[in-house]
Amino acid sequence: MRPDLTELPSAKSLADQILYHLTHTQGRGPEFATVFDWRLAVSYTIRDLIVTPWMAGHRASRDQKLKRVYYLSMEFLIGRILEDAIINLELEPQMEEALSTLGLDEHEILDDEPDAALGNGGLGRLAACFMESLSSLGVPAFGYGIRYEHGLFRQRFEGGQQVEAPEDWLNQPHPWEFVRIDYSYTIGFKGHVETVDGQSTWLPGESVIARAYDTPVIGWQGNWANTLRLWGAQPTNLFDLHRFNAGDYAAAAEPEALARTLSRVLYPDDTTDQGKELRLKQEYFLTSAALQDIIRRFVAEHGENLAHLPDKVAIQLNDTHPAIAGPELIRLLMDEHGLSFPEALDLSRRTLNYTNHTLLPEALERWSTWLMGQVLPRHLQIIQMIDDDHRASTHRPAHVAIVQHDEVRMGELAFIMAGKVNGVSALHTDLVRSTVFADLHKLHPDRIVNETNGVTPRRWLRLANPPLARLLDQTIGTGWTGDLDQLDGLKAHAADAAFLEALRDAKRQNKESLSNGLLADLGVKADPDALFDVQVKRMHEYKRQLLNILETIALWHRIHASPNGDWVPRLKIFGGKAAPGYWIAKTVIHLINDVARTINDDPVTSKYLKIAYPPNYNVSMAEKLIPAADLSEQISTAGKEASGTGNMKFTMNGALTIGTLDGANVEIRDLVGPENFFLFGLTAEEAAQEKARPGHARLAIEKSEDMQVALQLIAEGRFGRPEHYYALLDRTWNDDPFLVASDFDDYFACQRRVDAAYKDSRDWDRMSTLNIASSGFFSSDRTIRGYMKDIWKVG
Ligand code: 7GP
Repeated sequence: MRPDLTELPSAKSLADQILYHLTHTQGRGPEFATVFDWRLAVSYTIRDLIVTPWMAGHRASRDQKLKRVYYLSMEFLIGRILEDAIINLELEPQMEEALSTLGLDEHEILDDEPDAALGNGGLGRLAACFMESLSSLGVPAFGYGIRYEHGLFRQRFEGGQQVEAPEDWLNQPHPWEFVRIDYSYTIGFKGHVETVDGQSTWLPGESVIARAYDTPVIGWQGNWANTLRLWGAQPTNLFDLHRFNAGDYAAAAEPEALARTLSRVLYPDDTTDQGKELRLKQEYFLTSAALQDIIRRFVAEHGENLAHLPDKVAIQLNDTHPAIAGPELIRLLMDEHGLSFPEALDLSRRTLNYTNHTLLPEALERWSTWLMGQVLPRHLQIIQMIDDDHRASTHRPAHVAIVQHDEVRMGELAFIMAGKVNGVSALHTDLVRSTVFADLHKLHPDRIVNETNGVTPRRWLRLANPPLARLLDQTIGTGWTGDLDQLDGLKAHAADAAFLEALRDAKRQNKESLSNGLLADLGVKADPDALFDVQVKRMHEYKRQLLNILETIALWHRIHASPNGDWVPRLKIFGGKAAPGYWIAKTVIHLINDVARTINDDPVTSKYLKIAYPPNYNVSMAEKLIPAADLSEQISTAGKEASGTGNMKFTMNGALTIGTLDGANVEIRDLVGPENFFLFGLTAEEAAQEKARPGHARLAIEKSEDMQVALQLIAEGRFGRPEHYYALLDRTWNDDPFLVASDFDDYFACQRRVDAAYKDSRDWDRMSTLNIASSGFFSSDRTIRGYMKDIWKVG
């Protein structure tokens, strides 16, 4: 007997099912079971409850011939699944009781699950939030990605420096996935193209099999679940028996080795492109498998007439990584299904859409025509045909061509093949229109639309912040979880002393648990009454962790100068990984750790200033840090952060923001009110001008005593061997591409306004309340509704 969701199971029946799975699925008796065994038994128990709505949803979509959304992404940064599923099924109380009757510690069980870290940062986490919202809204959808055996590397610090170790989440059974050996597709590479009577056939020189692994994603209240289908690579034939028998064992295993590398590891860069052949193969592997699967499903449900494809299929390309989808869809429609090029082009354009996530030039993918011709010869031909067609139909100038200077520009390709192109915040979308795609935008003025990012309030509020969630439930009712606009109801309580007291209490609980964790893990003793000032995100120059640590040094120096001053105690928390090859970002990590070591041991200042940099920041750590934050650092150089999504999570959890007018900070500030937001720094326009001013860095540093002091202390070796930092210092004085110096004084002054505001705790809590109350807009449910209406035309 399997429970279904018509009625929520009791604690007793959950406990029975857990014992059932422990015995029959894990094959262990309670007396021998480890935490891992129990965690799997609990996971299977919850999974059983998801399967029913999952299958019902699939049947309904198929029977009613609904249009489906397909989200293609090289990254899904999911985090842990079990607790999220328990929350979405609204089973926390029953589960808590069930586990306690079994004598188990719930936290220990939940913490045993490794994060599914199949992504680097914002782009991958957004994909995970979107999957959850699509299910919560009951939109028929599939996510398509790669089942990397090794997700994002684990970070440790040795002597303050980042050391990367491989991540190994699949080294243990993964209870959430279902392997589908019947959904397997052949993916070709290399070889050549034969054209007979105008009909081209690609004869690949290598091939692998893409095998589907499905994970159900349950929506809020458990009514609907969609599928995250991740592709694992399999060899077409296991090994070369001939060579094996001849004694050449290594060569015999080659086909297998080739296949396995394809889904072996996630590329650990976020915004920098490496142009590696394996990466191109991974992108094509995901894209071709997904498109073959989409066409198969379409034909099974709607028959052979592919002219109706755009009525039943909306495909979203998450950045340019799957942009080979344009030529691949044309190839499948033309070469495999007999359509003409104009028909295939038209259908593809009405089916595909593209989201841009960054304006950084180094992140806009380009492939040499040589490599593209080697790996995907038929696609290179089709790209030429798309380019020729676009030139003929728009009389467009040569500099918007897809192929330029022997490079295939994936941004242009994605744009030209998309029905809609979107940016991820209002400011970013404006900049997409006026900078990277200015010429294409003039030719296609209706194509670019804005869809400001959002985050799921289930994981980022209900799961991550139980004390606040309880307070919200008591104050405005429970409806906010599925309808975040209801947070607006808190505005009525912003002057209510009892409410503000309770809010402070909730924050205090989170700060205490975090302090305990930091003491246990890092030996950093933090005072829960201090201002918790948090910057967590990928380490990148444009995000300016350097600005933050230089401000910290300058502040430390000032405290030293007057140790009896009226200083506001602060705990500066950093978290984030640097791409393994990004040495400047790694130098900043080293600097933060060096500064932390010095400052934390300083008896004069340590009651006022501490630094904690817990290693291996990931989704689970974010769930602990964000709810404990008083201050959210969103200090990127204006014009560089496409949106940010961490900024939204902090706002929702009651932190106030210190930030620039960048990405979605602009919208956050508009919504919470300028008086409840600590703004500093140049605007995007001013920043662009400042950058063009010769010697801008030196001029700014010469004006700023605090910044000079900070740089001087580093150069003197106060925090560690100065030679580690010469190159960084030199870059800051002479180049400073992200304008740390130009914004320094304004940032420092703004931080002092933060100090002053924090002293008035009642007023701080009021501002915090208004931040939470205004954050409903940043639910990814709202974002998904935007995509449905403006881009996908579903629902
Ligand atoms: C990020 C952007 O940097 C961030 O501002 C945005 O909130 C997020 O996407 C979601 O839209 N970009 C990436 O993570 C990334 O890898 C390279 O961009 C394509």
